[in-house]
Amino acid sequence: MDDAYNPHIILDKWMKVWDLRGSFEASSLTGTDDGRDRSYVVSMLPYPSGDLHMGHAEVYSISDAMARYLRLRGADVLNAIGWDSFGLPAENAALKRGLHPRTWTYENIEVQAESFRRMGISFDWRTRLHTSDPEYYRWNQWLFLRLREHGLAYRKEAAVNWCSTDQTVLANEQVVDGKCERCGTVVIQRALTQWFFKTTAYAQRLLDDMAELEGKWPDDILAMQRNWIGRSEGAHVDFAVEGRAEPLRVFTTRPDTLFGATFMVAAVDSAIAEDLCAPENRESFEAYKTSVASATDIDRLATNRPKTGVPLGRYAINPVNGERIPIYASDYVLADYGTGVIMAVPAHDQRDADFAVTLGLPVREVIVPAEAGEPGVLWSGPGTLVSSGAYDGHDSVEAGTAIVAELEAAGRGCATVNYRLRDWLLSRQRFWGTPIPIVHCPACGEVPVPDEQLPVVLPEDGYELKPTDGRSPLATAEAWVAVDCPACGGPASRDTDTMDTFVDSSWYFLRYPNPDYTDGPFDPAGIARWLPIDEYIGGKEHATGHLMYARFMTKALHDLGLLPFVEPFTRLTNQGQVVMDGKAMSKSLGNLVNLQEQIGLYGPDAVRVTMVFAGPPEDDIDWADVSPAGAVKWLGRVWRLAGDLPPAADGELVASELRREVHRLVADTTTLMDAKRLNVAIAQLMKLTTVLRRAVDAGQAADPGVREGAQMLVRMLSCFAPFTAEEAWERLGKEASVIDHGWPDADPELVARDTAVCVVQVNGKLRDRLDVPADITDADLQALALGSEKVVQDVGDATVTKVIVRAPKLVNIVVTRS
Ligand code: ANZ
Ligand code: ZN
Repeated sequence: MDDAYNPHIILDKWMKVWDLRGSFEASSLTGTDDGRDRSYVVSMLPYPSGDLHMGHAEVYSISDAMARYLRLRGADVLNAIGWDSFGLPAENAALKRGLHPRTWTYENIEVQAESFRRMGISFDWRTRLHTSDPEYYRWNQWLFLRLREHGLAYRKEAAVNWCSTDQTVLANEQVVDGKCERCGTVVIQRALTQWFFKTTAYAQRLLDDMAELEGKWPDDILAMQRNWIGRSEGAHVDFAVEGRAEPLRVFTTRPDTLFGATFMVAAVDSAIAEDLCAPENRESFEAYKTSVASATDIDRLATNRPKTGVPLGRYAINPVNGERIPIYASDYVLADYGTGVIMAVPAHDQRDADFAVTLGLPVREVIVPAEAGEPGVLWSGPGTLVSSGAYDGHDSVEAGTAIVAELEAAGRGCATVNYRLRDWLLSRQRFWGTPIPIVHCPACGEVPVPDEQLPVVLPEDGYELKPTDGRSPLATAEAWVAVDCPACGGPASRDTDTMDTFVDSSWYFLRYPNPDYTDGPFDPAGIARWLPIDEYIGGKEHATGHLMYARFMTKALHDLGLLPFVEPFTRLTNQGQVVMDGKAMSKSLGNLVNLQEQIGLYGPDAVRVTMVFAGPPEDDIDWADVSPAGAVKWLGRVWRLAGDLPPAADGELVASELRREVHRLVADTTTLMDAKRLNVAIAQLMKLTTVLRRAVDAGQAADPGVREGAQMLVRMLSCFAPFTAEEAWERLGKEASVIDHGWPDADPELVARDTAVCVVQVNGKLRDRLDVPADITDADLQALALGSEKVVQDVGDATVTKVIVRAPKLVNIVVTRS
């Protein structure tokens, strides 16, 4: 046979074969169980900015290997694909190129779809959906209206993150280190009326339901979510305010420090500060407020930031000791956390301490640590109470509980739980998104667009795409904006915001089984058959964004009676990033590796193998350290091996050393695939290739054991290098397609190793007995014996002078003791 492996020649042929046979179609999208295990495998849906890139290649090489493996193991697999096709980059590209965002988006989708096919990704294309299709976003609008009916979508004025470059608001999740996640512009705060989903209503359930995910999601993602939700147990304490009927309520996690509260601080931008401010303090308050207006929440909470603030000219009374303490306004207190007001305990809280220093305020220590802390360092831990009236000498933890009980009895406070999680700000002042299905009527107020008028489609023309200072491009589409009020028929106007694209991606996986469904957002039969997702694969960067939104949406839909489960993703795998020379790939660094170029050079199989073989799925891949050329070599070896076997085997299969080795490698590979240790699994396949090659070179090409091994190798290879596997299968004289032949079963009798009991002596005395493989080598056995815990203990400091090994039965260690 021709000895040159060509990694390109085989592509079209096999794509046609798979298409014709419907090789990757799940048994039924919305029908009943066909008795096989079901496995719904989804990679986070791609965003169509240009062609697929190296990051896509990585995640789909990994997810496709998993999907193909499950399919070979006999599962009914749904490997779904769609596009997250709304969003800002399309608009920016459109502005730059003078194209419609739709044109740019749908062209890119076609390019990506073709690239997926050329990579041999085993999608069931019947799931294909695009979130920018009116048939899809209609259901965003429908879901929005259902959430609104249940009080889970609302509009309010809020200080929001604003990116002046992208001219839009951003969710907290999209602000990284105080900057816009997309363009790096420093984010400022602006007061705007915006739409929110009430994610906070689900804070506790988002936490509690993590119990279901424990051990199935990566621990660090769960930790990040836990942090993001930020549950704090503490208390509300009410302070009376002189000259004001309403008490001032604070949230504190340290009621035990109440006797040390020497002043109070209200968030400068809170309604309460506004309300408290005495007339003679108004001017300085307003001036201060203006001076700090642009700081983001992250800056505001930073401990290393100089503290500033102004007095509000008002005094409060500490409920436990009747002390009169001043009230300040500052930006280190956040308006929308807790109550927006704090009791400051400068002896035990660093930020309060810094503020006290700046403004020359008194500090009173009330907790003494059990052991003297570091001098000059503020003590923020537990201890014994002092200067705390009747609580002096009490343990701080117990005193905290007692103080809350005392306050509660007096009607001045209560234990409470606070969450860091904020409601999800979902409105965007951009064009390429789902229009919010609300009409604003001067007579009726906010009026929902009736279901039968959905979808509210984006205007075709008559608008200005370029955003202008907080005004949505949709607001310029005057003919589109003007509508009759659905309630009273009078003149009204459409809401001109669009939805965050994370709304689109919070539920798309529910629609995959039946993307053409028209009676609701998703087909209940498809849900029953496939959901929740068995294997979800995507990047870590979605830990507190997309993954949180999808979990929230699932719970909300469950509560609306639309879903029978509360968690969307049973198992989660995070893939790492593809980097170059240790740095993230980017145009500006000039270190972008072009995927198509790599595929052009090495073929899709080699690129896929390289992606998976580079390391554990969750690790980053440094493309500078790997070489698809190595993968091409290995694939060529497999291909040649297949061609080097004679058309028929000679004789019957019998137990042989070779077959033992082959079956053990198959068993190991299976275990590794089950544990998702895909890179190590590939290493076993490489070993198997070497074992078989050696046998062929030793003249055993006609041995039926070699043929069996080669077939097993090629069947397993189809998970990672599907084109080469099909081609090799054909060279083995088999009929297409290799993927119909399933995953090989290792014969347990061949895998089992005979074992022996090895006696380990030290200076002739029995110290340990080891169960070892009967065929263990002297060297391995010596290492095992010297590593035995009992031996190590017995030998101690003594010097080993000699080791006598009689594998597999005896090891005698000779030592001299000093
Ligand atoms: C008194 C005190 C004494 C506090 C002490 C801490 C230590 P976590 O754990 O993050 O929930 N706080 C409350 N509301 C705030 C707001 N809107 N902006 C900034 N800080 C706020 O933090 C709760 C603690 O953060 C609360 O407990 C409060 O300060 C402060 F030795 O009250 B503490
Ligand atoms: Zn009306």
